[in-house]
Amino acid sequence: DGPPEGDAAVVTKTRPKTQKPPLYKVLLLNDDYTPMEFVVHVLERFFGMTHAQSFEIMLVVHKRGVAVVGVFSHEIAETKVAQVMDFARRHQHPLQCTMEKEE
Ligand code: TYC
Repeated sequence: DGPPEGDAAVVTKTRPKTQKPPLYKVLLLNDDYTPMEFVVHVLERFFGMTHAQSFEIMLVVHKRGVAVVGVFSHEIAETKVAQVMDFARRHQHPLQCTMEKEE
């Protein structure tokens, strides 16, 4: 007998778009009182930066007023902010850390 019956249809599957969870930027803010060495230590301790990276980012915050120090899921970002704020408060420094949803 002959070839198989029916259309030789090209099947195009459209898979539903994967929903990516939103990401959050963690920002460090400048102030006039927190010692530079303390900020460098914070960046090494909570953001896994090398001493050189930490020093570089600290200077960006010092000069420009603010810098993104990392991008994380909501839960991790919240934890980082809480850790920095708690550590600064315990050392009686006014250092401020916040988070902001990525566009
Ligand atoms: N401006 C501070 C000083 O001159 C240093 C500093 C840097 C503070 C970064 C906060 O997020 C900061 N001692």
